[in-house]
Amino acid sequence: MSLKIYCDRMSQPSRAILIFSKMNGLDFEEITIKIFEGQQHTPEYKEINPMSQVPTIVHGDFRLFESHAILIYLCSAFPQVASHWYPSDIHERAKVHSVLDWHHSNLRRGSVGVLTNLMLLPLRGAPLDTKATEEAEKTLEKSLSIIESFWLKDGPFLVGRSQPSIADLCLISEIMELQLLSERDHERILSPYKKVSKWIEDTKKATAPYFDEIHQDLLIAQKGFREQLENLGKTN
Ligand SMILES: N[C@@H](CCC(=O)N[C@@H](CS)C(=O)NCC(=O)O)C(=O)O
Repeated sequence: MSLKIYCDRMSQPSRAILIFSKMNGLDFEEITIKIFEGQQHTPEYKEINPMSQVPTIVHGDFRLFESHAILIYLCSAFPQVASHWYPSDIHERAKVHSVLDWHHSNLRRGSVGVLTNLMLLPLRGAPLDTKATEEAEKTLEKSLSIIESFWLKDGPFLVGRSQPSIADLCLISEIMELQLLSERDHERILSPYKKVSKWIEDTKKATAPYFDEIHQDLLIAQKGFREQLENLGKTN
């Protein structure tokens, strides 16, 4: 059965799925849907994912969107997936689900809010919305602080695991998106969280060489975004 992954390497959940699939030697076709060019809104793609978002997978006749659900499905559908990605023990598995659920209503909410207010809207010429920016930063900083003091308290990876699970990939891909902020904002927001930095480095090593390969487009784009943000700062 063929596996197709519709994704954009600029999208955090897409990167989590690509790194996972490469790490586990899945045979798949990567189909790029460029979200900054609006390709998610074409009628052809809407047939595949009515939500018009990436990522989506098509496995044989089966279509699925939502990255957490996709990762859980891939762990269940492909026997070669190493067990640490999605533990079989029900309590260990439930803890992975717990951090995944927490991710969407906390870290992702804060991170997307900060990127929207400090990067996307300024680049579109919108005036800074101080209240929205402060709220997003508060959510993001609270989330980073909870990862540092709670989710990473029992081991090098989330929920006390000694090897990464699908949750580590999802949360770290989210945090990596913050590379698109100006260097000053990135440093200001991330530098207090030493355990978070070490966890990212450990995950990078555990998923080499795919982590760097899949993040390459983001880091290339970072240069352009940061230059534009710097020029805005000079003219404002
Ligand atoms: N909860 C979804 C989030 C999907 C999502 O927000 N995808 C973004 C890219 S990261 C997207 O497709 N944005 C384009 C749009 O909404 O038009 C998941 O985890 O898969």
